[in-house]
Amino acid sequence: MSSRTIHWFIASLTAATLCTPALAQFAERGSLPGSGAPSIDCSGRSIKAPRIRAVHTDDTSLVGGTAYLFEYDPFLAYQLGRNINFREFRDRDGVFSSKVANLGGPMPDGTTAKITANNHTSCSGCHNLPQGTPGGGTNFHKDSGMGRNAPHYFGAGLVEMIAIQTRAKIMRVIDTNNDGWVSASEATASGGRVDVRPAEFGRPINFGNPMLSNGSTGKPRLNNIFRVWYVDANGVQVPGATEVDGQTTFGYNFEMVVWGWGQGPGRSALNPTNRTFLWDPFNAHSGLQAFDPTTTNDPDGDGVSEPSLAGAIQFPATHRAPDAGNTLDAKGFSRDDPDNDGHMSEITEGDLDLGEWFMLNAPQPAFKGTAWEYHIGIQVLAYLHCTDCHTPNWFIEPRDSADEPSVHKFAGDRRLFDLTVYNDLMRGGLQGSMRKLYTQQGDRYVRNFDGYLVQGIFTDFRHHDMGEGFTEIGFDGTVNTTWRTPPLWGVGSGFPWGHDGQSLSIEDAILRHGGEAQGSKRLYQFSTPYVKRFVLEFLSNMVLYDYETMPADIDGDGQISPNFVVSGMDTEEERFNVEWLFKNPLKIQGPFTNVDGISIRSFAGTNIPQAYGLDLPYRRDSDLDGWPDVWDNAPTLTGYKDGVN
Ligand code: HEC
Ligand code: HEC
Ligand SMILES: [Ca+2]
Ligand SMILES: [Ca+2]
Ligand SMILES: [Ca+2]
Ligand SMILES: [Ca+2]
Repeated sequence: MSSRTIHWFIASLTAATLCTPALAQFAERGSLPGSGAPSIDCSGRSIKAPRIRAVHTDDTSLVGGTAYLFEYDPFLAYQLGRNINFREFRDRDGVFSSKVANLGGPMPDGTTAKITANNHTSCSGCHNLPQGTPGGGTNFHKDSGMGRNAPHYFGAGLVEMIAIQTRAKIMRVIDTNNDGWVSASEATASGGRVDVRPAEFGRPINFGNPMLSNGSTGKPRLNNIFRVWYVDANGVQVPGATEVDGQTTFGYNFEMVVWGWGQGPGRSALNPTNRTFLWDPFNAHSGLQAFDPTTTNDPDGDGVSEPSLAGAIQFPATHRAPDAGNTLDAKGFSRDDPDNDGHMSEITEGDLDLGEWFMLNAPQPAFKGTAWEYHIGIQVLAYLHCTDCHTPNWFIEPRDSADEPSVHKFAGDRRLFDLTVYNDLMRGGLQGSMRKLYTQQGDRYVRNFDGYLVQGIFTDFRHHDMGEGFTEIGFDGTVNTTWRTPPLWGVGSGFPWGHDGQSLSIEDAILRHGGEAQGSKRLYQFSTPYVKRFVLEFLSNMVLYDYETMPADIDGDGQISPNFVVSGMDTEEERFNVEWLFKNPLKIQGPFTNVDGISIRSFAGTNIPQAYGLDLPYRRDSDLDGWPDVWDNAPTLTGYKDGVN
């Protein structure tokens, strides 16, 4: 035990004696089976580490800050991000605002409420099928009386990277003078359409018309997946402007709002980045407001931020985290408390770094069939014109070199690793193998930023008019038939289907296709029973899976060990449990005799403080109030609200 660990233990023992009732409230399950504590879990899958606000840093030498974790212990950063995504936040964290399950947010009519807010303590309240993954499948009261179906966000990093890259590719064509925005004359010169080729052999996708509706003034007519804002002669956003008028606005800028089913023409969808899709639902569902200088770091005022620590640009033009940070503590956290519950900085910039890191690296869905079935399946979908919208593959370009002249640079595949999952015919099930996308340089993990072919995602990321079958009548009476082509990966585990979850079979979802998909739907309807069965089986084979229990080769020796030894303990079959890849791997408890006298293997951790870096200077929280010592104005006095109170 290092002296720092001892320090943490002493500190936590002191805290424990001072405030036992508070400790008993922990929703984490980090205690050891046999200890008599309520907070145990022999499976080891529960969140083990206490909630400590993460401290954002750019400086990798600040030990325990987020830049340090990305560089020196990136699998711990992944796990902490997973925990942010799946943690059940408690009253001591400031969960919910003054109300629970209140109506919030306006519909297009301006007065009708759009959602039931403050309705869940965790993302995993809705994204939990299978449990402990970013799955989906639940419905919640949003937009209409039918509600909205929660999609999974497996492969979220790939989706985000495609979106940011697609914007860059369009910009590279139309922003000819390379100043980061589209002037009226550049719009005119675009020739009236812009196409992006998704992958080498893919058909170019038409993303609409960049030209302004009245020539040198008006609005562009890009596909509804994009949201546009208007800028002055220097490319600076003009708040509230709704078109290029040649007086105050001289051009536009845009983002690809890749996430969300769709909100109707002119309203695009929900969120453009993963970081945004963290702080937004934290606020909406859990009443937790994030303070995020990363999002507002936009020195030239064009509405696009510098890249986050994980490398994603943000779009403050349209999406800003709810805690503006008007009053900063001397230690640098926000004291704004927008929801007036006394809890400050409920979600920190560092928490978002980690949560985004998990989403960036979240493994993608798998195909549970043979290579032959996959190959033929794509051909059948192409024959039925499904692939006109459900585009199978996208390519992520490698990172541009520094001398690439365009300001719209490609960032490369920013992930740390790829989990390749395939169907093992001998074993009869899915198994995986982890491929490193980094190079180890001493203690540092340096990402490669190579290219990557995203296979089997099946979306063109466009919004389409889908006709009557997919009509949504909003709470306020608005009518919407325009929806984003949902990625079909994972669709076989997607029960139920459609934006409203009203389709209880995949075939029903296909038969609801109309509008722009009418011809394709007809081809399906009139095909032979054999073809139909093949399509449905093909789609059913695109599945989600439980990341952490699936057998997987994670040490790169090409085999899945039946007795994978970590820290001297047999963890049974090798699987994708990132705790085994920490700088200080988790050591499990091992054989344990349960209440029935049966010996089982306990996966509870015996070295949680070391493994989870609880003694690192920027993570240490001596009084366990969620405020790390470096941010705690009373580091030995428990004060959940701001470190003191
Ligand atoms: C109350 C249920 C609920 C909770 C809690 C919830 N979500 Fe969602 N999520 C949804 C629904 C429903 C949608 C689709 C909304 C729409 O498009 O109208 C969605 C969409 C998403 C998407 C976009 C998926 C896609 O394919 O477009 C992401 C990413 C996501 N949620 C992440 C999160 C994260 C991260 C959290 C926690 C901070 C969270 N969600 C909390 C229900 C929920
Ligand atoms: C014109 C574009 C287009 C074509 C062509 C098209 N789709 Fe779709 N598809 C969509 C859109 C948009 C949705 C989302 C509709 C909604 O839920 O509101 C969708 C939804 C689906 C869903 C449900 C996905 C989910 O997660 O709930 C399935 C399954 C599906 N499509 C399969 C097919 C098949 C099979 C074909 C060919 C027979 C096809 N689609 C043709 C655009 C298209
Ligand atoms: Ca320009
Ligand atoms: Ca608050
Ligand atoms: Ca503290
Ligand atoms: Ca304190």
